[in-house]
Amino acid sequence: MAYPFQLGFQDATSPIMEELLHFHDHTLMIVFLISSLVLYIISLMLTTKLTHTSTMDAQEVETIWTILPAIILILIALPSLRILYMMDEINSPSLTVKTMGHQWYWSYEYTDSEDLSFDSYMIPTQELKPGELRLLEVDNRVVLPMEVTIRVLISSEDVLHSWAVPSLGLKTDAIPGRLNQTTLMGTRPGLYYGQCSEICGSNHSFMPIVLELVPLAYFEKWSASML
Ligand SMILES: [Cu+2]
Repeated sequence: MAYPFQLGFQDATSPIMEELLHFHDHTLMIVFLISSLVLYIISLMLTTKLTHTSTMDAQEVETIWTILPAIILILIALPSLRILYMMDEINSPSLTVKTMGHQWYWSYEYTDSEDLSFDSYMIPTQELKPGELRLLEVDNRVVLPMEVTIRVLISSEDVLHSWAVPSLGLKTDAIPGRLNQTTLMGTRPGLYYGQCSEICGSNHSFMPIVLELVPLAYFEKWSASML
């Protein structure tokens, strides 16, 4: 989860989020290099009265400053498209969870089980136990097996919501009348926090998402105990 005054991303918990972090660092490095060059040129222009007459009209220079930015844009676009298609890939999921957005809570359905579904409400601040996180804790966590490909179907019963878990690189809109799907593959056990990411009404800030990623054997025990 995020910590106070955090500047960067949360640690990655899925291979997709690792790819996204790499892409972010790659792009930021390009931005950093361009900004330094521009800053250097500005400082040169401000501190000298010399003028290079050859740069006033030179076909070669114009060719370079047209082609170079084009190459840089391609260097950003190609890895970006690669990740975009990877995120879109649904590779034979072993489990499906349907999540519905409501004003203002989430409900979950494990469609592989006959009757495994529950609502997930935020725990109000006055009912928190010591050590629990304000505005992030829920009464029923989404327990999911780690190292298993999971399909998440996302929709809404009333208004637009968005199901988002930053450390898994997930953010999918919950739209009434439309079923969106995304895949999830956690690489380590733990609790992963998210929040609704679509301004959905007065209690928009109070419908968090808590994923509990556990080993498969524990998940089987949990799902049996829930039936
Ligand atoms: Cu919402």
